[in-house]
Amino acid sequence: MYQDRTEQDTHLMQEALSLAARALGRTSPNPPVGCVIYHHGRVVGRGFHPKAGEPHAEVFALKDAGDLARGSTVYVTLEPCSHHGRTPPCADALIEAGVRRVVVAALDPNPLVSGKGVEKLRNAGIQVAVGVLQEQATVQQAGFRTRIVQGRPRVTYKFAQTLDGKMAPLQREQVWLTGLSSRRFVHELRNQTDAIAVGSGTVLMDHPQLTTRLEGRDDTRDPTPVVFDRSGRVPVTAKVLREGAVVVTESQQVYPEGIRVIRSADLREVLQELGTLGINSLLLEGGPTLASAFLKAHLIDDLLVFITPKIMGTGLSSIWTELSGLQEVHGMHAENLEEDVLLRAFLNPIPGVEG
Ligand code: AOF
Ligand code: ZN
Repeated sequence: MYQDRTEQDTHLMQEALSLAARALGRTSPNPPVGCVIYHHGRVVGRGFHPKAGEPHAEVFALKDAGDLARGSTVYVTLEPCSHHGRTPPCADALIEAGVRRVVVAALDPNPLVSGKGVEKLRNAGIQVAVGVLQEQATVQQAGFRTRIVQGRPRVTYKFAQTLDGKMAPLQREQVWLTGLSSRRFVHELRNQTDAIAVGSGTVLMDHPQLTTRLEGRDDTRDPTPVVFDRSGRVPVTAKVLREGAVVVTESQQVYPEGIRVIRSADLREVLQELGTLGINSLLLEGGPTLASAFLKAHLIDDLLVFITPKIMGTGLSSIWTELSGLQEVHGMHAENLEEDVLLRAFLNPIPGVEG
């Protein structure tokens, strides 16, 4: 039992967010959503949205709760839908099940739903509270929210730097900057991200596979590689050009079947195209050339900076030399990763309901 309702709401919403997190990277173009049903002092139903085309989180939780859903409180990380999409409206399912109260973390920015789901529930006499752990939910749904409002995936640039702000030796030879737990973190990130972008320079130099490698785990999946190769320098036999990969090029190179080709030099246009493919999140890995191009176009939304406790002295400093003037960010926080410190910063706001 909980001390009071606020404590109960926060705790159970936290559980709903954890359920949603299980499907991160698997639901696109849909959002990750989790749902918990609480009645008679205990959790009686749990659910999350596993994959686009499958039932929504609320439906799984209602099924799990069975008759115990009547008179219950429902915690859901995204406003229940009110529209007929690939599945019928969850608001109707909740009304039909006779739930008493619905607690929502964040409203749905999808214009088909936005506000209408809550309105439908209230019109049916159900109490609705909105905004419990809203910030956490919005961060978890950042990719979906960006694509639904702006038509393009959310772009995260990750890089490592020494304490004195150096990313690599001047000759760019590969040195490992970060520790083991940061590397594990990066593979966790790949497991949850829809696509990874690299430039041709990185492919030719490092021959990356861009796969997810997490020891002892058999539930991982690989992100879609997106290779920026303007002049067609990457051989079509490169490992990274596996089935489903995307190549962005202006060359007339012919690619095997199963490789998707975007012929454009305009980054905004390319991102819109990736949005059309249902990609909600794009992780920018590799060299400063591609990152600088994204940065100049204001297309880096989030930064993940691994700070490693080393000093390099002479070396390549970060890409920010492309900018002048002081730029504010929309929030930042730090995490300890054993050997390293991870800074997360939001350069562009995460779209709310107003966009
Ligand atoms: C989800 N899972 O748990 C919730 C969603 O095409 P549909 O029928 O799957 O509808 C997708 C939309 O439904 C999605 O864009 C979002 O606005 C809303 N809510 N979607 O995939 C869920 N609650
Ligand atoms: Zn729904």
